[in-house]
Amino acid sequence: MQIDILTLFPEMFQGPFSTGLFQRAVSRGLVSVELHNIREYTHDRHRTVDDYPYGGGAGMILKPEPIFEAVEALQVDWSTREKAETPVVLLTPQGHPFSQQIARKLSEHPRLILLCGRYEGVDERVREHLVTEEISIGDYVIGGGELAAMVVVDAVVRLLPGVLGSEDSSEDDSHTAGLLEYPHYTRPPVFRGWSVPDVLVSGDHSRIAGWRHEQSIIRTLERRPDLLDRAELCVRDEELIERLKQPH
Ligand code: JCZ
Repeated sequence: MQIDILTLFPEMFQGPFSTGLFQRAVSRGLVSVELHNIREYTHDRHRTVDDYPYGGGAGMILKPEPIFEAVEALQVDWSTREKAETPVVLLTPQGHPFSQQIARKLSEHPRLILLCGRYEGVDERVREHLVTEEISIGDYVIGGGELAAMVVVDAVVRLLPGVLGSEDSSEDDSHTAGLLEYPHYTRPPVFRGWSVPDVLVSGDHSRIAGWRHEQSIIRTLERRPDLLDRAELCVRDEELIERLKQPH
């Protein structure tokens, strides 16, 4: 997968993109990320990327010309089909809430273009005539689209074939199964008087699997009951949930 990121602050990406799983994916040729500074696509002496909002108000707005030119420069050798099928994603608090499902959809494309805004936001004509989808990483405001783009790239790259070893496949991750993860323990068996649950050291793998599944359901019911509506549950799970909902 080829990911192109348009930003005024390419240096912000150095940390996350030069560590761990991500670097390994890059060095294996599974993903290639290119950063493009929107300022490089200005033509005036002051390399102006922003301007005052029509109608007045606080803050500055990113001008449309450098953003259109940056995207068009990327697409210069692309076929009509590649242009039509490549998502141009704007990171914004007004976007669709980002989810594992959206990450999976994006991971199926051979190319992605991510656009990071700054200041008060981007000229509406960028949204209307260049951007194909708007994504929000959550209902809070951050200083720009860069951190949001890093979150999206991380979630997408993990899903590319060959990025995760079979050891930690993304298949039984929380949010893939639709339930929260069960509690995890490692050594020592007793830490400051707090023991690991007996079942986990019993060696009985079917009892362990049953306990973990039940813990996932208990946790999801307590913390994220909204997720249960969309989770894949069997009749026994439904019965457990009904019992847990009764006051005891
Ligand atoms: C540009 N402020 C772009 C995205 N989910 C989320 N929260 N905040 C943002 C975001 C904030 C921004 C800009 C200026 C995205």
